[in-house]
Amino acid sequence: MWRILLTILSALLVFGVANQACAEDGYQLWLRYQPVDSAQKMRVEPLVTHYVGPSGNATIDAAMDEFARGLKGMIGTPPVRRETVMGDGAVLITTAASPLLKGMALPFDKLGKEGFLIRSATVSGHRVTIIAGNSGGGTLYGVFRFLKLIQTDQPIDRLDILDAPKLQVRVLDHWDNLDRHVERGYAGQSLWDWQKLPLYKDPRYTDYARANASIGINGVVPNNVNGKAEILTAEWLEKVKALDDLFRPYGIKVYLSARFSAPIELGGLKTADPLDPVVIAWWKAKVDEIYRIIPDFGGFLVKANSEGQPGPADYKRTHADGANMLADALRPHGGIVMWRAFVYSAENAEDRHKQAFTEFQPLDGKFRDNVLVQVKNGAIDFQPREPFHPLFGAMPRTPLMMEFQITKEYLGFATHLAYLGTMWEEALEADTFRPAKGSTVADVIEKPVDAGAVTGMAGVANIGSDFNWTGSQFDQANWYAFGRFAWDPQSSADDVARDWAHMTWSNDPAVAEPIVRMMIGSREAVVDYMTPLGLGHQMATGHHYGPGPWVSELARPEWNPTYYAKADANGIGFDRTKTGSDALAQYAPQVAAEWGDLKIVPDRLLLWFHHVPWDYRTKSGRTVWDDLVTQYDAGVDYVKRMQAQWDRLKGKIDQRRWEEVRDFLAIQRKEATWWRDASIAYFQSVSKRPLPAGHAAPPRDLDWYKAIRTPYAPGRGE
Ligand code: GCW
Repeated sequence: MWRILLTILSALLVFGVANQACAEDGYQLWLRYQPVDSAQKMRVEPLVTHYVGPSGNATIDAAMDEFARGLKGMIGTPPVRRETVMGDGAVLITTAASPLLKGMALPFDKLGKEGFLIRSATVSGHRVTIIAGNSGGGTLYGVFRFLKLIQTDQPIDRLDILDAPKLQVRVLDHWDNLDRHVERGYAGQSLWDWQKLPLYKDPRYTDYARANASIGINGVVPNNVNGKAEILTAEWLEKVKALDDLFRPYGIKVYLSARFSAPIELGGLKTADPLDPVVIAWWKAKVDEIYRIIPDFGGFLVKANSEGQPGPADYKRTHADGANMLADALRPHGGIVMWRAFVYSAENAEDRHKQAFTEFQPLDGKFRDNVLVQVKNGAIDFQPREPFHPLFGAMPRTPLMMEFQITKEYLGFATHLAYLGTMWEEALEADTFRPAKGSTVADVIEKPVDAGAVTGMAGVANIGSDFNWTGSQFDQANWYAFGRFAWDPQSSADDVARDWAHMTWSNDPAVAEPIVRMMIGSREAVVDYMTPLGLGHQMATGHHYGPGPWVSELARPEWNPTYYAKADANGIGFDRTKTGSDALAQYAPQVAAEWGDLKIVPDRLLLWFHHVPWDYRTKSGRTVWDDLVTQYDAGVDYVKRMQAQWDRLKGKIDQRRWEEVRDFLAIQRKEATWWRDASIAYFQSVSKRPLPAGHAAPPRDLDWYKAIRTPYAPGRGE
């Protein structure tokens, strides 16, 4: 009897301890590899008894390690092992070159360098699964896909999957400074512990590479575009090389942000003029040195003549002159330049919305073919909502790559739940009408401008040293979604959210579906409580934390929220039609006609393009004033509903992550309310209108909101 009791007791103890060991904190991201349910286990076990793969390829080794790790977590014992012989249930993790696949006529010609196929097949009389690409990198992506199928409860018995990325360069831009401060970073310090590199290599670097590879990211820029030149010195290049060595097996290349004035700062030259032969020679020697240290170096990312950064305009040269000089130095090694189009100038009184287009569009066709011009999704700056950037479609002879901001500088930092997949989908599926109807932004970036031209997408990373990587559980979804959209810009935000929710939270639809629904409306809610009806840039100064719609005293007009809302006693909104700045003229005539016409412009872009009287009726039938107030409240209400929904998930999700999200939602509600109250208090002081019935007055007066200071908000720029 005692014996039985003791056994039960110790079983309980073991179970309890094990349970605690499993307490989740988010570190595993979407690669949790939790035990699958018994039905899935029964389906998988006979089909995955062991794996077979070639030796001597670091990427295939990484793929096999991941395979073993995934199966161990999901299926448990007996462990799935590597074997040298085939048999029923073998998974072949291999490449097109494998003799095992000889004579099978598999469609490797459709896969490109990084694609893969997964196929259920009979080989030498055995029922096997083939996972293979033309390169190890493709195979690695295939393994991650196969693991995802198991993880998300999909059948794996009759597989015939072919997939390949639609863009070539899928890169994370880290705005990490060398002292580990991350500009616009809300997840702790930089992941890169430069001080300890190259000798100490934090195991997190490998986990970071695994996570990236799992979603197809194949490039990393570890340093900030507002950068110091030191990263290009031999000492720092050794540190970069250490990272590169760890990333290589995961198919990831390292690129560096290059400060345009480096020849002066590091080389002691008097000039950084891109046409000066001494400068050209300096960069050539520097690039040769980089490739001696890092033979598979990817190239440079450059922010030039923007927000105080040096650039070719300092010498009266164009962006093309600057980019081409670097491109020429990189070309012999196969490197590329990602040259940012995020420029606006202090001296320029032109609508900021127009400046990048004005500067870049005339340079179409003037860039070398190893230059990509990197364009933000909108013309201002990563606002919660912006119309697509008019450069997309307007430079048909220049490869343009998309730049999204994953880190939520303008969308509530890491605490607000805002799934960005819907925002990116909206930008990518926008019709540019260039050259003709049906040419979306996604089409523009996917279609190489000529045979062999480069394509790409960049995401400003939201990753830091926090245990959960991104500062919150739900911001992991944005890292995940970025990878998925970079792989396939035609992805559906809904599908991506669902995959993520299943892998990150639970396969139980009673958990996953409510989470997906919360995510899908979450970005719109942020738009509603921060910048409804097409308002832009209403954030407080510098750190961009919280509302500052009244700010009007900053040195440069386009730094002030009042510049964007242009609210006065008569009305609100920025006139970008012919009667105003005519920024609309930078779009194709069909787009300009739609957005320029008050009768058809969607309410969501109304104040972006039009200045309207407070009594103007939106499509809702309300006056613009009443509608504005209604939208602020709708945003706050959405957050309240997310809270209620999350409460209903209690007990269905591991406690620690559940509590963290609950608390973050409470922060979001508080701050959404702050946004709503402060914005209404300010705009009411201008519009002098009563609040519509059923909408409460802000509890404090405007001065109270204006007096709020948060000088230590994280992520400030330098
Ligand atoms: O959004 C703005 C940020 C700056 C950033 C800049 C850019 C890296 O406020 O911090 O600088 O954009 O994209 O260059």
